[in-house]
Amino acid sequence: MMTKNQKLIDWVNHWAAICQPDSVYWCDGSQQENDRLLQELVDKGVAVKLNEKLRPGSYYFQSDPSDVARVENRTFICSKTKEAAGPTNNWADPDEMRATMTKLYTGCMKGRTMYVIPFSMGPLGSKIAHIGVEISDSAYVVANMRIMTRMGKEVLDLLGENGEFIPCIHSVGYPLAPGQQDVKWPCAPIEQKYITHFPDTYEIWSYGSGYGGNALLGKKCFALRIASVMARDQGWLAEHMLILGITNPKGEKKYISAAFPSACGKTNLAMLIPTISGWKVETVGDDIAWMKYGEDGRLYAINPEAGFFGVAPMTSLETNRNAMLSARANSIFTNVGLTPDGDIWWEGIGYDAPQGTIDWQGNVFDPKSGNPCAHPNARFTAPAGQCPSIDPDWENPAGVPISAILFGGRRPSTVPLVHESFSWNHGVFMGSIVGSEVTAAAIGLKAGVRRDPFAMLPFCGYNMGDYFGHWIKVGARSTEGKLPKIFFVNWFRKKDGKWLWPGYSENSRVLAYIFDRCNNADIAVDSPIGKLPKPGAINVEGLNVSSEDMTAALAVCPDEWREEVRGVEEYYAQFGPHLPGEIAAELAALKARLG
Ligand code: SAT
Ligand code: MN
Repeated sequence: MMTKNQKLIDWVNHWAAICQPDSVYWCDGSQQENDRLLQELVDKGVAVKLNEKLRPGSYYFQSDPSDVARVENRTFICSKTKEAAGPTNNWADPDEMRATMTKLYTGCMKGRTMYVIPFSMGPLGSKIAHIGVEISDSAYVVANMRIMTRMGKEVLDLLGENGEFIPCIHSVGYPLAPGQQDVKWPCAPIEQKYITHFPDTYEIWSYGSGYGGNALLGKKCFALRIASVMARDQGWLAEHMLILGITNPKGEKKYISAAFPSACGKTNLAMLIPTISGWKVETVGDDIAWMKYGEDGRLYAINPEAGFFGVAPMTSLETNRNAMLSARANSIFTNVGLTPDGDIWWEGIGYDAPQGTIDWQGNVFDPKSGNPCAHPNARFTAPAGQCPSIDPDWENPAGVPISAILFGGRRPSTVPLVHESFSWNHGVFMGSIVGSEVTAAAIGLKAGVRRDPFAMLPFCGYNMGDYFGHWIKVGARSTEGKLPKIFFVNWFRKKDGKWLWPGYSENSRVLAYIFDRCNNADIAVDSPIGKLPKPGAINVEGLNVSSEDMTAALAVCPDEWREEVRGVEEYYAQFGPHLPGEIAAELAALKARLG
């Protein structure tokens, strides 16, 4: 044992007695430990060591076909009351859930090792960071947590004898009888999977899945669902946001954070390579931001993670060079293709699959079969420090000062390329109406805007209406001018079925406009929905976008916005008395401005 923290020791002993592993192992986070654990997985036929020349220090895994993504319908917020979890979460009674899961946990690690994984979310010792300890029976989880967090002995040292930690319990839910042969990817059937959060006691219990956010409990479970509750209780913000640094041609630098629903290119934006000369973008984080006030009244953000858990398919040197280079070594690849020379391959990687490539299910890939080689949610786990665009201050314990907050979604109509809020509260309103438009055909749902407030729909650990109220309260603690400006962006507007804006790296042009607005440049003009760029304020030099298309991309059509207001009213109804008065007032003011 490497700790004198009695609370931690008691907690580990308590769970060891319930889960009954063959042994308990405390992870030190060292390279030797990592190499040994992964070699054991290779020896068992669970992992493939990739070609050391092509992909040094990297490993390949295939999951069970039933365990390929986060399971939102098996994710629970077990607050005392259903109302505290709110209308957007799955709620279950905490006592009943504890009873159900304790039964499942009893003996669940038989034939396995229980790993104790101490980790810090955020730079070690940062005032914005927090410590967790995950217990898991998966060595794959250990190896991933080592990339995604600061993990091991230093964290125990920091914890000391009396330090506090967030307890995170994880089991794949596949005990082994004596002599029973293990499977390649142990997990439990879907109806036995539980990703459970106890917000009143800041605890995470996860059972039955080994994949991604279901199992790497530092990420969505801790850094968003439990941290959002801690942030509410302690007066800070835990957000589903990337953080980037942007430097203008004069060498002036600002930091921007941004929240988008999935499939809006968040990782691409975080690692963007600008197309306008003299500008530079650097990456602090691609998924999560924790923000607290500094003594100067500004919000400072850290990326609580230490790695990227990125979607592999469609990532290439063309679409996201910095992500590709981040995963050039010391990375883990899950559910992608495996080439005969021991490298990885996926759809959209930028070249054809070599003959004899194995698909994510272990079959020889046949491009003509119509079956994908990589699962659509195949992932790379890569150390953030390997990202060529990583920001020099990405591990600064003080965080980086945020000048602007962006919200966005996929909105083929209605929402202009960029608009700016009139005030903090108006910006909070903008965050609350984030969503992406879906077509009926796509997922068999009613066509329309799927609201995903603050891109936090699956990640807010309490009542979403109260969460809006928390944002209002946080803003009230500082003053406009010190607070970040808030913008709403939409790269996805269409006319006659075609995109009006090229997106990707060209989004740097919008970032540059936002940067100048943060210096209060006189380049914006009021509209009913917020401040819009004056004509010509966005640099389109060298871009093949007609001035009609640019006008259309920035247009505000009152009829479309009246329709939007109706949609928002309908959406808000579910929050009842939990919808803050300030937010209702912003909606009423918008309605009035639209006439
Ligand atoms: O699997 S994760 O939750 O880590 C990633 C995601 O679903 O966004
Ligand atoms: Mn995410």
